[in-house]
Amino acid sequence: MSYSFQIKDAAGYQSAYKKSVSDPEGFWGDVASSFYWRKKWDKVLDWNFKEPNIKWFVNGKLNITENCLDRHLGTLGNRPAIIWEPNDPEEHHRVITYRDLYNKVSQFANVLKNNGVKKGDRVCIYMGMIPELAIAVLACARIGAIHSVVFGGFSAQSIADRLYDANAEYIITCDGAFRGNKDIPLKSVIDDALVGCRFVKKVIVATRTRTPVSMLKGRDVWWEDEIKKVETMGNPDCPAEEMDAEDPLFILYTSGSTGKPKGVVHSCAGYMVYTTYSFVNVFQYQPGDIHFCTADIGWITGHSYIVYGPLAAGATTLMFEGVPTWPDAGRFWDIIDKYKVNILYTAPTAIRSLMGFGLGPVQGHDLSSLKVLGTVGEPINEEAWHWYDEHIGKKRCPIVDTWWQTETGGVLISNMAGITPGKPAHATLPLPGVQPVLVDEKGVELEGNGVSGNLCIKHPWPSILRTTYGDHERCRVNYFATYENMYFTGDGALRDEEGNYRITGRVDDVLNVSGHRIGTAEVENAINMHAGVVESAVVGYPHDIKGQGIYAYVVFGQMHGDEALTRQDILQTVTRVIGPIAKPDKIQFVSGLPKTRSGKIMRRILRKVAEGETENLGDTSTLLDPGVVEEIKNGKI
Ligand code: 7RM
Repeated sequence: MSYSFQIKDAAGYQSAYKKSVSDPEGFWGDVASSFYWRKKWDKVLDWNFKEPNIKWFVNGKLNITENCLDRHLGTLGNRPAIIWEPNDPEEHHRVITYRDLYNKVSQFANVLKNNGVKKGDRVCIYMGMIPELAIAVLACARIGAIHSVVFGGFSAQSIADRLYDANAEYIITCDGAFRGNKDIPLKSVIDDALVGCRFVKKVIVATRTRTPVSMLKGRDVWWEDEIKKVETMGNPDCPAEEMDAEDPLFILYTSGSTGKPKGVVHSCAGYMVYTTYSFVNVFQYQPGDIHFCTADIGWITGHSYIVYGPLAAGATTLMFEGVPTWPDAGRFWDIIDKYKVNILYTAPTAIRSLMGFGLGPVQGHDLSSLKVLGTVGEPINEEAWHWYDEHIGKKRCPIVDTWWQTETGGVLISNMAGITPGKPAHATLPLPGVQPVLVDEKGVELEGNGVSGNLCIKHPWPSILRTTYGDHERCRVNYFATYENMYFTGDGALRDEEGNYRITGRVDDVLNVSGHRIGTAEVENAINMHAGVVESAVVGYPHDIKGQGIYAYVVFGQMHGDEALTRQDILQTVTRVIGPIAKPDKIQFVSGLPKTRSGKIMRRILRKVAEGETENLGDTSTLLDPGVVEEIKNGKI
């Protein structure tokens, strides 16, 4: 497969960029023309950021799975679509060709239909990283059902919240999942989430760990049994549902500054076009390359750069079930050597954690197949960038530092491998089609280079979020109301003298812990569920490996027993309410929080103390009780 929209050199980048600004509709119409449409669009783009109302490829008809599967069968049918590497290196890996994947997706799509799933229905997917997860996602897309994948580390309560919010009547899960030396009982977590829930009609359970599970009569069915049923029904194919360009493809929940995660909605055509376009251009994918994205499909990175982008491009995507440090810290390098991986896409937190093991685990592995390295999820510090460059890429591989968000669907700012230069700790330049701007607090655009401000985007790109599920107003207020006529990212950034962007991090109350987005308000709500807690305030602080750590200040009522036990108890509460990823790294008990006379918590002070700053805490004169600051400083953990 060759890609008409693949940019080939720096001059090509410049001219594509210019065209994308002067004639966005012409630019995206050309890109979209290389996909398979049941019916072509009438108009490339209709939009306003006021409501917002954004429509790409108006009245176009398509199905994303025909682009990911059917259209490749003639040319790539016997080529690997997915290579699956299990958690345990002793277990056999799997290679799924495009033909196999087409068959499996069709079969499972028929299973969904058989179980009553219809176009537009929401299907919650809670699975580990096994091929059946990708198959489930694609099967939903095949029949026009809207998938909502929930990361396997979330708690029963988090699943329940998401099920209710989306009114998802169907669930696809596994008996359990293997991750490192752990065995996570996914079905049992689903059972907890469903206690008292009346609207879930079917739970389809795939086997992986053989952990004993309880199956509820009439509701719970086994994946394998359901496959057997459709096998005896004759026709193994499942015709793809014809979707409107703007029909929703999926919902993915992500944290914001309130206590309740938002269901970001992406639509079929724009998401397909942009993930494929950005995949091919950022990584400079060449036919035959093996692409290894280490994310979990439970996050947007997995949706866009394990499943949809690579498959629509006819690429070979490597899916890994395990973790970077088990059985040892050479796991990634083993996989790269074993499959001769060409592109490695991972997170700074993983790089920093592997750096900590020294060069021993890297040595003895042949990494010469690597051509391109990528990072995503958080700012990469220079030290990690250089280690990645020297010891993994051996100074021969460009590193693409890709900045994007759940809401953007695909990479917006990044260098392109071998096409535009990288710069340590800089995401560098926008992709053609993306128009970033920096604004000051008042929303005034900061022109020229060598400036810093809040990062906004002033023109839509095809995979911009369309709404937040069930609450369009929330979408407007969150992203389109802070600054008029712009999408506000929530990130701060600098633009250097050459026009390269450096993302400095969130400017709202969202933390980025090991590349995972966590709202401080969510963690506070969870902590406050503990019976002994009066109130709490959560802030981030710099953490060597995780990027940011979670620091919780807790006002506790009557302390029975010792502090250490109470801390354990609070951590358990957070794990129960959200999941282990949201556990505070530090808990400091305080007798009160620094508040203004109007009762607002002064987080600035708490942040500074958590960062280790004790001198310059700024203006504390508006505090109701300046005394608490002394106590907090003295009690710092
Ligand atoms: C893809 C993803 C989004 C937030 C975003 C940023 C941060 C992501 C980079 C980055 C600096 C990067 N989606 N972020 N990529 N910061 N450089 N290359 O991570 O929705 O989970 O998170 O992540 O703060 O707003 S996400």
